[in-house]
Amino acid sequence: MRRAIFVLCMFAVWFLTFLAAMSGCGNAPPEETTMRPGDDRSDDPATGVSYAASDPSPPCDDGPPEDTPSEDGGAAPVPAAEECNGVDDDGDGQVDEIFLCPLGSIGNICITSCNTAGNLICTAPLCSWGFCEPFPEDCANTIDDDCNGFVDCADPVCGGLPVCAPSPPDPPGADGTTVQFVYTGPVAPGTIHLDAWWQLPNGTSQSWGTVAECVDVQAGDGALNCAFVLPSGTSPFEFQIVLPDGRFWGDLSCSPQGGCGATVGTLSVNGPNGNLAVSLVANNPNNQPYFNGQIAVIP
Ligand SMILES: [Ca+2]
Ligand SMILES: [Ca+2]
Ligand SMILES: [Ca+2]
Ligand SMILES: [Ca+2]
Repeated sequence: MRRAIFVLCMFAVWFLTFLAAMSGCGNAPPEETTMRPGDDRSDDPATGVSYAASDPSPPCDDGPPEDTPSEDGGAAPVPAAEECNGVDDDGDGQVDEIFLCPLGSIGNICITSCNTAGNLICTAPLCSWGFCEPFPEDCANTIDDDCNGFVDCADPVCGGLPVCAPSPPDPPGADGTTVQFVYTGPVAPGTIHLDAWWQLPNGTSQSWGTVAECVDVQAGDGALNCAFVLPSGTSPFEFQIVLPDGRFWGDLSCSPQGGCGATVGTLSVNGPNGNLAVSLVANNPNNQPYFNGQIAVIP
């Protein structure tokens, strides 16, 4: 009987010890209340109990975890939201990392608001490809490249460039508009020639005389077919078709030389876009119905 009581007591002691161990509490050895040199401990001023700094099991605390304290004891600051601004707002070491493209970067070719070509530009507030920036003005392509309403040399950005320097006036016959004279008239021996005077676009005049560039390639056939070049804008061009026997196309008199109310022979004058209008202007020093032909403006 004494043996059974002893065994029962030992079991009771073991069981209580087991319960204490399962709870994690109450099995700590008695703690010191003061620190000795070399101890890595701190005191709880409220209880007077000291705890080892490295103790993995400080006094039980069933309360909720607290915020990580900041150095000054307040709550840690919440990182700022990342914005499209070229700055690392949230402090993660990356700039504008949540957006599609780096602010201000250049993207693909696109069509601008004025239908010219440009580049997409990454723009705020969402760092997206939202704007098509025109190419710079090309001063010699007849297009308003930069969409400012001015084309080529009319655009102030082209000022002073050699391509926009005013060109010197064309010398007579150097280049310009090809004008073709086709005349058919009375057959007469000899050659037919074209006499004329004209005023160039720069205001200088070519005095009356035979137009050397307009030669009669087949004398005696009663026809003159020649083409030569005049500066565009020449105004006026006044002329006469002179026949080998001294008669001339603009003589409307009823003398033996004239056409008696009509020109002597027929004439057509053609420019690059078709027939050019020819008017008759008075040339009658002796009060005779003599006329010259006139083209108002060379196109
Ligand atoms: Ca940012
Ligand atoms: Ca960032
Ligand atoms: Ca242009
Ligand atoms: Ca422009």
